[in-house]
Amino acid sequence: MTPARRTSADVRIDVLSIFPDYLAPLDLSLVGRARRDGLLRLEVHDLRDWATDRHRTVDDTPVGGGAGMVMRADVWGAALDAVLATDGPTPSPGEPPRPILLVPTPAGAPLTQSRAQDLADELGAGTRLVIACGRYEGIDSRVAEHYAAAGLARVQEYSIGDYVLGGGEVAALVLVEAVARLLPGVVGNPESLVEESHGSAGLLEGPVYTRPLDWRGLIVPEVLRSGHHGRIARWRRDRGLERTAARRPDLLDRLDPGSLDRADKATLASCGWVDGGEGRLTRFEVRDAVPDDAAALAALAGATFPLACPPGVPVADVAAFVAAHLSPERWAGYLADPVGYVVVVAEAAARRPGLLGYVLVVLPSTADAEPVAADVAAAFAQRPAAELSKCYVVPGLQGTGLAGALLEAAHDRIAARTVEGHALAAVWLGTNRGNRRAQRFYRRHGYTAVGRRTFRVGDAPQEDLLMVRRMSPSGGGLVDAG
Ligand code: J9Q
Repeated sequence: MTPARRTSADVRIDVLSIFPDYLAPLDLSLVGRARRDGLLRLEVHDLRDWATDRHRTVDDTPVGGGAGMVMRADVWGAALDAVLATDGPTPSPGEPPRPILLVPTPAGAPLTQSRAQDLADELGAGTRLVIACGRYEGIDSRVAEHYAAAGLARVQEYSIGDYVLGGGEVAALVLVEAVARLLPGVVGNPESLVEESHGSAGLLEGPVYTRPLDWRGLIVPEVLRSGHHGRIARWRRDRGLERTAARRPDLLDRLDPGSLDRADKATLASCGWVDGGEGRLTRFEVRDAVPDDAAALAALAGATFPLACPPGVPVADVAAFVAAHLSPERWAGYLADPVGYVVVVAEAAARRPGLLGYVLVVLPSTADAEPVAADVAAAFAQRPAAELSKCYVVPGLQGTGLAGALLEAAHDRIAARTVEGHALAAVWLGTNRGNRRAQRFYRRHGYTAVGRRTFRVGDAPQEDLLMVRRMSPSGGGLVDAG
């Protein structure tokens, strides 16, 4: 047996306003059809019907002074008593649920999808909703106080956004539409409700398209025409994530990183957001380093370099390497020479201050300069070639996409540079052969293994894997034999 669906006999919303015609749109579209289909009983009342004087006055000046007018408690009291005394939903067995008195006001709690869902659930359980639309400076505060204290209603003041309206009518329209479409049978295709609550929960949707595929020279993105459902879903999700980062960072502040997969995190990292632990995303900024960063870079590099050293390198040799190449003085030198080096840093936007990661790129001094060592020079032919000397993030942020965002930012800088008028043809790097994680990371970012090189930390020679990434498919630069 299917449970009996509630009908207009027991799903009821009343709206009170001094401009009942303002609510005429509730005859139209989705809500209008729901009413005609008997899924919702919606009554609009004119507040002035309960005024007692010849002019049907509903307001007076504020006690204590001030601008504007306040709506009278006695008129509202008479109106609400009368409306609440009319037939509500058919009583189910047991205590009838207390009505909810909804009061739109810019001082209310924000109306959210989850509050709309709660109200739809209440309607489904037989609760009446009464919306009291105020005008002027609002309704005498004793009205809300009285109905709540006397147990006549649960009073909920709500706002539809941080702007000022002439009155609560538009906010009432918004609430009725948001709630009505959640009632069973109101939206024809309940799939459209499901999609909102899953996958993209708490995120904005990306752009949408229909035919014609070419409109005024604007072409629908190719991926959407590929028929590849996995790639289409990924593309839509990425555009939604990017939009959310750009327009609604507050939603990312509240998003559970547990709801994100690796690809989500990579996309968000390119927008400046990473999983900062503690169940929250944190905002970071990628920027070019400035001379003032020397001390912080020395501290970060000194802390991260030893962690990436192959096992077996003597501690003293690691310390000597850091002192020789990553000291505050050396960093001051790199930062003072923007022609010779590219330094990009990631910095936390708020709270936890300080640097989260960095990239150091060594640029060639001439267009045909050979890379530092003969074994490197022999392994690939592209010139001029930049050296990706360091790419590190703090240990807590490994695997979050932060390093990828830093690396891509470094690639952008390199792509924009020339040496003696020549574009950089390639970037190369050496990474410890045992460090598979680093190799996978660089492969994902366009690097391929081209050989080996010997790298010294102290006296111990280390075998590095050499990897190269071409700056553009067509090459550029002086020589492109590889
Ligand atoms: C009644 N500005 O504003 C935003 N949400 C509701 C309101 C509002 C208003 C004036 C009167 C409601």
